[in-house]
Order: sequence, then structure tokens, then C-alpha cells
Amino acid sequence: KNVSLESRHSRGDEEVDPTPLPLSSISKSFLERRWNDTTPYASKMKLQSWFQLPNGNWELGKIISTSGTESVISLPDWKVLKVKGECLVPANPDILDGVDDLMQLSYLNEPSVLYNLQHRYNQDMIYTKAGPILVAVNPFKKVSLYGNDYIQAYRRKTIESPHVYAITDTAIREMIRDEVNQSIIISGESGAGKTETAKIAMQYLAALGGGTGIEYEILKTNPILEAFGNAKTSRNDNSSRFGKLIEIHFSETGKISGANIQTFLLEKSRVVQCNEGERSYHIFYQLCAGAPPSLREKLNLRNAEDYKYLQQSNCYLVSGVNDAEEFSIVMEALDVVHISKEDQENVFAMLAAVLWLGNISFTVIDNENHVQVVEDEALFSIAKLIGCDIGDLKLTLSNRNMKVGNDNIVQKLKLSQAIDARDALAKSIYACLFDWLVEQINKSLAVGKRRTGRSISILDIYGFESFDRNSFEQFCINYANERLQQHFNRHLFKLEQEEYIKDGIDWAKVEFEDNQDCLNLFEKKPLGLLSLLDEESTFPNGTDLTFANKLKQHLNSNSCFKGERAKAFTVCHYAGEVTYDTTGFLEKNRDLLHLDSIQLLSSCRCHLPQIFGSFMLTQSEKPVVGHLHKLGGADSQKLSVATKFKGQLFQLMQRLESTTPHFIRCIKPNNLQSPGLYEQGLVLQQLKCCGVLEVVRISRSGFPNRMSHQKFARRYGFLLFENVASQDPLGVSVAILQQFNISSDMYQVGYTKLFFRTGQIGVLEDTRNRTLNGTLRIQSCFRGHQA
Ligand code: AD9
Ligand code: MG
Repeated sequence: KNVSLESRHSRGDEEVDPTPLPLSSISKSFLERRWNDTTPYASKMKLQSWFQLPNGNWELGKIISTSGTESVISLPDWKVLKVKGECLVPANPDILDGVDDLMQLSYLNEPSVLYNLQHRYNQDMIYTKAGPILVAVNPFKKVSLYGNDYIQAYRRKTIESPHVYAITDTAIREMIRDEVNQSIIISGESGAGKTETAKIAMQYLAALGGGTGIEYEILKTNPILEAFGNAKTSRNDNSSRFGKLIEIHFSETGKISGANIQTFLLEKSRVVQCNEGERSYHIFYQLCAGAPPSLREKLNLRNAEDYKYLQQSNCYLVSGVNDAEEFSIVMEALDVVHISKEDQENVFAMLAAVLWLGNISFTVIDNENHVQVVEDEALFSIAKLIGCDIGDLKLTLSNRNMKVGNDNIVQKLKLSQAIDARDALAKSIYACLFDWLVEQINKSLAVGKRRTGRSISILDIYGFESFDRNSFEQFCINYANERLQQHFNRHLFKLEQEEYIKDGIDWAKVEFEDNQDCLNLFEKKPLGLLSLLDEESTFPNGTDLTFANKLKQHLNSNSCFKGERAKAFTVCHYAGEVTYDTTGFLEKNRDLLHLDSIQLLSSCRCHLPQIFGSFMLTQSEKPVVGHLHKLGGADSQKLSVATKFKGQLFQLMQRLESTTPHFIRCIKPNNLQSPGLYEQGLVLQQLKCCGVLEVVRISRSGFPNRMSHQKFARRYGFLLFENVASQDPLGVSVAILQQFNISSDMYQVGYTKLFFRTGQIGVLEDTRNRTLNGTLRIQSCFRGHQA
């Protein structure tokens, strides 16, 4: 950086454009900037400094002269500008180019962080530490950072550079050392690389082995869950449409003993409807493209183009993906997780039935828009695939049985109602299938008897989403992200600082952006978004419009809420504002399947009743088996989708709270899913919204490692050269600190714990390990000698 600037500059001195540009618009935005170490900067006459161009990008410039509050700087394109001193942000010396932890930057400001990440990114160093967290910038191409050699190197600690492997290794070590369960929490926008990162972490854990092939099985759950739960969206060709927590259990010997997967809120609506250019779930296209001839015939399978559900978005292929090949990978994976060939075939039959459901059509039979099902291939195929009577199927799709008083009334459905009933059936079958698969996988991965209770959980939950049109799904997804952000804040800002204060060490508080107000907007009872949604969902006359109006009526005074538009509302999330269109909110939240459909499914001769039964149980949370018709139907008191999701999230948070968290922040460098393109503005926005710079600031000034006096004395006491007079842990601890000459600004002694700045514990650990190894070697020599 310096070389090129200097050489350009030496020529540039004569060639500069003498007219400074007007800069009023730029300097204004500077006033609002947060993390600038700028204050008396210009007067220091540092050579290099950052200057923001009107397009928002930062350019490295050189200060030529300073007079009063103004400086003249030259930019690499030989332009010379006169700018206000406060508009300049100091650049770091060249020696700090591309440091692997942002904490090492002398000047911690936006452009320096952006530049540092970009500098590394350009060399395929996509991982950078930001204090305790790992930042991963999506390369959108294969980078050679993975595989067995790397795994071994991180295991042996012969490579130190930041990596998912390194953070996973830390998790393993801390699980063993502290006897505490660990979690790896991966977050980031859609397409930022969470799922890939989760797989990389799993790969590292799997390399520890289990001895029974369990690690191989765990890896094979990925292609299955991705086939059934991922789809191409406008943001990501392989977007997860469900959240996932995989808990990997370990035996006493540190081997994998089993695993358990929990999934969250699959986006069901995608089965029956998706936007132009997106796709439904991968498995549908895989099945159509890859099913062997005998299976095609058995399922009366057509090409993807022949199914209405798949036609509507006008997109059948994902570039660079061969669906037929993927299908064989999925089939193989199903074998690995012990799903029998027969069950596999049943699963495919149900997928085919879902596809055929989309092709069911209706004819209007009277002037009230009542309908009758067309008797065609679609109808026959479904009846055959799910094993029901054609007549029953026809009736279910066009009539509704209702109980009025003691009488049963049959009501004919109108066209729109019939379409809704059909789609509801398709969505339910698919969702059941997904849950059933996860259940089967969990049975296969079930933890062995010799469990220790120690585990590492990896969380890969859908990222924050903001589209042109945002619906109920985005509402739930963004709510989940808001909860996770709070967990992140709590651990990295709140708890951290509270602990300093509680233990009485010298500490000036660092402020951070708390998202509690936004969470309250969602969760407050009775006047929060979720409560109001549930309330409106139970009103027979509630509509999406009355829901929107109710929100405005009750929430307009909330600072995180805006309700300017009809049928829509805006939430100010930590990651930005999102406007939600309430169309479909109530319907999706109620998520009812009519009694008739439930009865039909429970009467099927295929194994749907079995799948469906267990699903309905989880839906209704009532352990009554064998009474399908009583469960989950329109007239049961089923939990709403939002409430159930909230419950799941609370449980998740509880689980995570009992673990030591390790955070990975994935960053998407461009919106085109294209390699080599690093858009500063986009990256900055992501860094800001997840508080990366604040975390670095706290870590730099804080004491991220700590240990109780007792533990410290126990762990390092044997390294003392001389016996200490005092045997109390604090006395021993202080003696250790003195013996190793640990400088007093690198630690603080609290009431109960010792607090260390980054790196200090590492030094002690190294000494401890060297000493232990040395001792072991001496002992084994000695034993060898005796023998
Ligand atoms: V979403 O919220 O599920 O829509 P993710 O999960 O954050 O999203 P994903 O992991 O699916 O994103 O990554 C998107 C794409 O980026 C992948 O399909 C890869 O093509 C690409 N990617 C991400 N990480 C890596 C990587 N470490 N190496 C190579 C990567 N490619
Ligand atoms: Mg994903």
C-alpha cells in the first residue's frame, strides 16, 4: 500500500489537480460516525490517513499540509483535496496490513477494519479474529484452507491463523478443560456462509472420530437436511429455510458418541408458492431429475416442468448444480442414517403426491363459485400414492364437514377455499415428512450408553432477511435473529462488564447498542406484536387488515415500530428497518388443517398416518396417540405458529445459556454471490449491525481471560521455583504472576478471580505444557531405564 502510494505520490506532486472539491456533503456524515480514533488527528501530521469518497468508499490518502482546522491531502488518483481535519481518519502503519486479529490494529476505525479484512480477503485469507469472535468473509469460491492436512495442523497447533477449525478446537479444549458444554453460534445475513461454516466445524469435530462410524453419519445428515430444507432464493442458491441446532455428544475419551438435531420453523409456504427466479425445496427437482426408471414408473413421476407448484417461479435449475447427481448423494446419505429402502420409497411417494396435489384442478359448478375436483391424472396419482379412496380424496378437496350443535353439516367449498385446502394439505404433508426425517435421523444418531453428558452444539439459523416484500416468514426469522443478537450482546458486552464490576476491578464502562426495546416490541404481553397477532388470529372476523390496524392502534408510540402504510408495518431491527406486509399473516399463524384432511390422512394405507401422527403430536403438544382427528384440527386449541416458535426460541436460549459460547460472524462481501468482489458499504453495514467493532474495543481494553484464584493456583502453582510462605490461593497466584514477570497492566486481581488481557494465559499455558511434557519425558526415560 505504502509503496504504490509513495511512488504515485512522488509523480503526483507535480501533476495534482489544483482545485479542491466541494466537500460539505461528505463532512456531515462524519459527524455521525462512531468508532473513530480521530480527534486531534490532523494536527499530528501523520502521513497516511483515510478519506471517504462521495460514494461512501474509503480511500487512503496522504496529508500534504495542515493549516488551522483544514488539511490538504492527496489521493492515489492524484487528486488533491482540502478537507476539514475531522474528516480524516488515521490509517495504520503498513506493518499492520492484514493482521489476523483486529485487536492488533493501532487505530480501530471503520476504514482500517474494512481495509484489513479486504487485504486478507484478496489473498483468500477469509478468516479474521475480532477479539473473541471469528469473522468469516464468504469467498464464493473454493479456497484451499480445508481438509485433513489443515485439520491435523490445527489439532497440533502448528497453524495459528484464524479459522473455523481453530475456534472449534478451542471449543473442544474448553469443553474438556472446564467441563462445560460449548456452543458455536454462527450468524450472518442470508448467503453469508453460515451453513458452510457449520459444515466446516462439523468436519473438524468428525475428524476426532467416534470409532463406530457415527462421525460419518453425522456428516451425512447435511445433504439430507439441505435437500429437504434448503432452496434457491434470490439471495442464496442454497438458502436454509429452517433453523438448525446440532448437538454433538462426546464420550469420556473425547470421541464422538452421538448427536441430536433440533430444527426450527421450516418455511412451509415455499412448497406451494415461491417468487419468480426462486425454487421450491431442492429435493423436488432432485427427485424429478434423478429418480431411476423403476421409481419413476412406480411414482408416476414427471419432469419438474410438468408440476404446477414448480412451474410458477419459472426456475428449474441452479447454476453449477446437477440435481440428478445430488439425488444419488441424498439416497446414499439416507442409507447411511439407516432409513430403510422401503421408507425411502415412501418418502419419495409422498413427495410425488405433494407435487401432484399442485396439479389438482377444480371446476366451478354453480354461480356461488362452489367447486368440484376434476377427475384427472393428478387425482388418480395422489390417491394411489397415499393409498386412499378416490372418492374420499375428491370430497376432502371440495367439501368441509362441520358440526353445528349436534348436527353434521356438509359445506361445499368455493374455489379459493378449495385451493387453500389443497395447498394446506400439501404443506402439511411436506412439513410432516421433514419432521419425520429429522426424527429418524435422531434415532440413528442417538447417543450411546457411555455418554458423558458433554457436548458441543452448533447453531445455524436463518440469517436476518429483508426483501422487497417481507411476510410472516421474515417476521419470524428476524425475531429469532433479534433474540440471538441479544444473546451475543449479553455475553460479549453485558456479562463481561458486569463481571468486571462485580469482582471489583478497575473498569470504565463501554456502551453498546442494546436491542431490548425491539425484543419487547415482539414479546410484551398483552400489547406486543406476537400477542396481538395471536389475539387477532383467534378472532373469527380478524383479517390481515384488522391486524395491521390493531398494531398501529397499540404500538405506534413504540420507538421500534412504524405503522405508516395500510396493511403493513415497519420494525426497526438491530440490523435495519424491515417493512412487513401483513397479507397472509393470520392464515400462516393459525396454520390450520381441516378436520377432513386430517381424517383423510389418518385413513391412508401408506405410512402417512404414522408420520402424520407423530407430527400432529408435536404440533399440538398433547400426548394422545390414536386420536388423530382430535388433534391439530381447525377446532382444536392448537398453539399458533408464532407462539410455538417463541417457545422453541426460549428453549434454545436456555440451552445456549448453559454453554460457553463461541461466536462466528459470517459476512457477505457482495450481493451477486460472486468471488473477488468486496463491497465496502455492504461489509461495513454487516460489521456495524452485529457490533464487531465494539467487541474489539471491549476486548482490547478489557480482560477476556479470567480464572478463579483457586483454579489459577492449582493449575500453575507447581511451576513455582520456590515454596510460597502463604498457602492461600491468592498468595500463590500473586507469587506465580511475580515469578513470570507478568506486567501489572496485563492483569487485574479481582475479589474472586484473576483477569487477564488477551494472550497472557496463552503464555502461561505454553510454559505449563512445556514443563509437563518435559516432566513426562523425564519420567518415561526413567521408566525405560528401570526396565
Ligand atoms: V441462508 O441464511 O441459509 O440463506 P447461509 O447459510 O449464511 O445463508 P451458505 O452457507 O449457504 O449461506 O453460503 C452461501 C454460499 O456461499 C455457499 O453455497 C457457497 O457457494 C458459498 N460459501 C460460503 N462459505 C464458503 C466457504 N467457506 N468456501 C467456499 C463458500 N464457498
Ligand atoms: Mg444456510
